[in-house]
Amino acid sequence: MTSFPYQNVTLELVQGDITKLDVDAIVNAANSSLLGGGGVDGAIHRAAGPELLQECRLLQGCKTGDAKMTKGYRLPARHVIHAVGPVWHGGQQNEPALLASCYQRSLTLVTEASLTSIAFPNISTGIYGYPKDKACQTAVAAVTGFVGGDSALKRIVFACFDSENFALYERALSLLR
Ligand code: AR6
Repeated sequence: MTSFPYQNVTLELVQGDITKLDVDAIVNAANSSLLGGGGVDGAIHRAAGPELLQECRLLQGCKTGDAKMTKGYRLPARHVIHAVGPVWHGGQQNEPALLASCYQRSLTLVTEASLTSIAFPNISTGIYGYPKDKACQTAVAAVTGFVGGDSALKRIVFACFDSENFALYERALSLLR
């Protein structure tokens, strides 16, 4: 784990499984049905148990770029924020704004709930095919653009599963000032 103090928060970089993290909220890279899938979504539902899907069924889906919060059930994390990233179509279909919105909406939800810690996966960079370097730039800009206000939020974790994403975030976060 590497820490990067930034304004009134600590940005943390970890490589590994987001379902293991003890934070107030982990973010899921969901699809608009919110009814589960592969990748990190599948891992979160498996680790949280069937109660998570039961609660998700009540949410009636979620638009691309938006996010909805549930409980964490059997996860160490107390909450799951289900964010729906964009499918990459080449970059001309509003993908950067929709991806940034996932991060902003998730941070708004944790702030409104007065939570102190959140962990993000690399939304859209798996099955949805978003180029990892572009997604990293957008994610770091969205998160650093959000912090600084009056909020209980203290820790923002970037949980990178693969070493390519980890290296991209290590570089992007070390360049922050
Ligand atoms: N912990 C952290 N990151 C993970 C984990 C994990 N356990 N497993 C995978 N990743 P993806 P997307 C990384 O495909 O691209 C689902 O079917 C992975 O290496 O999970 O947003 C949904 O239901 C990649 O860097 O999500 C949607 O239909 C990142 O998580 C669709 O996939 C995101 O990869 C969403 O696609």
